[in-house]
Amino acid sequence: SSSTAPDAGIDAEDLASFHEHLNKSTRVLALLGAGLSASSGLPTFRGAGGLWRTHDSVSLATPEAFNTDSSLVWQFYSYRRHMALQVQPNPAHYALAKLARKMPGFQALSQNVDGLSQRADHPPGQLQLLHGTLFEVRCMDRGRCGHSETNFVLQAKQQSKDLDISDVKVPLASVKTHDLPVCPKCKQYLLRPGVVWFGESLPEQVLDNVDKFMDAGGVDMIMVIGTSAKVYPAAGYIEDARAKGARVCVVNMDENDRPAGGWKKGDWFFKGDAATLVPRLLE
Ligand code: BV8
Repeated sequence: SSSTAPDAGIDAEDLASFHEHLNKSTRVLALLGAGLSASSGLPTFRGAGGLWRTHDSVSLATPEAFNTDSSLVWQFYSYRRHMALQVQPNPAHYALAKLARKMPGFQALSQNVDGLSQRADHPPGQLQLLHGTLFEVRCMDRGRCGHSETNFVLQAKQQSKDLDISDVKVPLASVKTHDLPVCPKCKQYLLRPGVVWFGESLPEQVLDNVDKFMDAGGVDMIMVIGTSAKVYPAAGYIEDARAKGARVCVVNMDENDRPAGGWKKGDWFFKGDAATLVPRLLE
């Protein structure tokens, strides 16, 4: 009989064993990283995408960078906000949202701040934003003021829409600090992007939600999609899930990007573009 043509990147046997396990699963996690949004057109952190002008994105995603040069950091985030609103969720974002609607025991743990899962109508109760989102902005004075707002329109003044200021050849207008967004509530401190910077702790509520999920029983599977799994505590959830009985399914372009803690019998690795593979895996 004519066998179905094997999918690019998907071994038929692996696909069958994955589907068999998924169909028996009731409690599933997915750790999502920048690779999930790569096909939508957003650069990833590592590799070529990791550079913004001459800066390593990681070095800009810190409180120190913001205190040293709020203008540069706001221009970095303003550009990323602008970019994220220019692109669309891809089929993988939609497939994960569909899985959430079908499986109440599914939780997506997203490291991404691009808002694409939200725009794919992923049920908010099943989407844990581990590192916040570009579209929340909040007062620098978290203690006394604590103002926070959802905001899609704020632009760091300097940038005209068509300037690709990620290109180091494009001169970066110098934006004076007094041109940066000030908290509308206390009117004393700058607003900052509502993301978790390196050295900052993850949102209490989100940590609590994940702990509650883990404490509620075993975990049948964790999918690790488009992430280099190097940033903690996010990456730590992979081993936590394993400890609760989960099998691990990695979806990544790069076969070298496997979670720390090694490879276990029964794990799956599907090499390729998340936007193509994830819908096939979750169909
Ligand atoms: C914390 C939001 C402590 C901002 C991000 C020294 C000082 C302080 C802390 C530390 C330190 N040393 C270590 C730490 C801990 C640190 C950490 O883990 N550092 C790493 C670098 C070692 N962690 C922290 O600081 C965390 N906080 O520890 O606080 C604390 C505790 C209590 C009280 C006070 C403090 C906070 C970390 C959060 C940082 N914020 N993002 C922003 O976005 O600007 S992290 C950011 O980078 C992302 O959110 C993500 O988490 C990470 C990037 O990783 P990925 O998403 O995996 O993306 P990447 O580019 O790396 O990989 C893409 C992958 O996709 C690749 O594997 C590629 O092959 C694959 N791919 C590409 N295309 C595709 C694809 N796959 C499929 N399809 C494709 N098409």
